Amino acid sequence: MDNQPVKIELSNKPKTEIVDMETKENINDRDNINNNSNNKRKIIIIIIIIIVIIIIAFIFILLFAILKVHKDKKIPIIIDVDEGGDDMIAYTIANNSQKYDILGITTMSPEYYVDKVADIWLKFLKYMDFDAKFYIGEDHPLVRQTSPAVFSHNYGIEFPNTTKTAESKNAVDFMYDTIKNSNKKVTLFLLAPLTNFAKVIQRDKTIIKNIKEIIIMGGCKKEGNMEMNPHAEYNIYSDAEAANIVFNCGANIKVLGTDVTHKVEFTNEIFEKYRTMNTKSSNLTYFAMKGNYETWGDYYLHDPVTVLYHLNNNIIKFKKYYANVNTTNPDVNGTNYGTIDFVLPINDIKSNIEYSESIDLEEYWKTFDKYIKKY
Ligand SMILES: [Ca+2]
Repeated sequence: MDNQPVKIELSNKPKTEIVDMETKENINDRDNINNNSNNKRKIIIIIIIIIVIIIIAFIFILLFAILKVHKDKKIPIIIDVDEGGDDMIAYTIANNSQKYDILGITTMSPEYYVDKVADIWLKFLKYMDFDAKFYIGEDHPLVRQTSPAVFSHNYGIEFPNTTKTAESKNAVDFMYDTIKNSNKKVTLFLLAPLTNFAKVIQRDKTIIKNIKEIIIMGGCKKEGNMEMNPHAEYNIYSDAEAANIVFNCGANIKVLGTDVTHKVEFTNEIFEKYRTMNTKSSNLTYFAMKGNYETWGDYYLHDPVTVLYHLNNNIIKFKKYYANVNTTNPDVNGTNYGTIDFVLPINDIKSNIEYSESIDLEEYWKTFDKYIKKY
């Protein structure tokens, strides 16, 4: 037997170094694993952030789309007013219904106090917290030199002062440009003498192709409200020439006159209901009725019937007529100026308006309450 000792070859490297190297490799491996794990975590976090951003963006786009559809569903309208408390109630009902995209409020007022009308409307809008643009228009009728207008600012409410001013654009220019450029047909509520819109028609009759409907408070068959001509109603009597231009413009026109507004009786029970209902709109209604009574001796609120009818078609029944407004002797009291001849459309006579023939008072009050209670 060869007794030579077994030769053990030892590595040149010291043992500790080998261990250190192994440890380093392990650490490197672990670091790599950790780094990989961290990278994966970062990627996951980035993916989650991207997904959250996409979800938020999607929600915003969806909300925007819903709001746009909601706005598109609204009916674009312009309301032409004077200083009456009933004009303000009509506006309030339109606003409270949330069914309209109110493009602007316009006014004309004869007797040269159009600025006063703008002032009281801006204060009213502030009192009600309504956000609307107000445009001042014509300050005298088309032809006549005098007018029956009386500024009766008895609202029973002290409207607050406001720094808000009327828009610089003239009401006629605003009406014309807005209707012409609207991508949806515009509905007009005309609650005052018809001078502003008559001026629009005089400028360009083709504008009516972009009008859906014109709803006018004015006129009467029998019972008017003018001392100078008991068969005439104020809005038509104030500018009969303008009324004829508007009636014959070819648009779809509904006219609601005093024959129906005088049927709306305000009993003590109704008066008390609005006194105690305790909404801003009911306060306005109560004080407008009270103001009317103290100034004119009646509670009539003429203008709200236009918006109420538009919100609930069951309130008014109409009949088609060819309506011609008498324009002779514009500045002579006691003549037929401002009286409407209603002719039934037969043979060659074509109707130019639909006139209010009857009113359903139960539907009227139901609809009135619905929108006055809201706010
Ligand atoms: Ca009015």
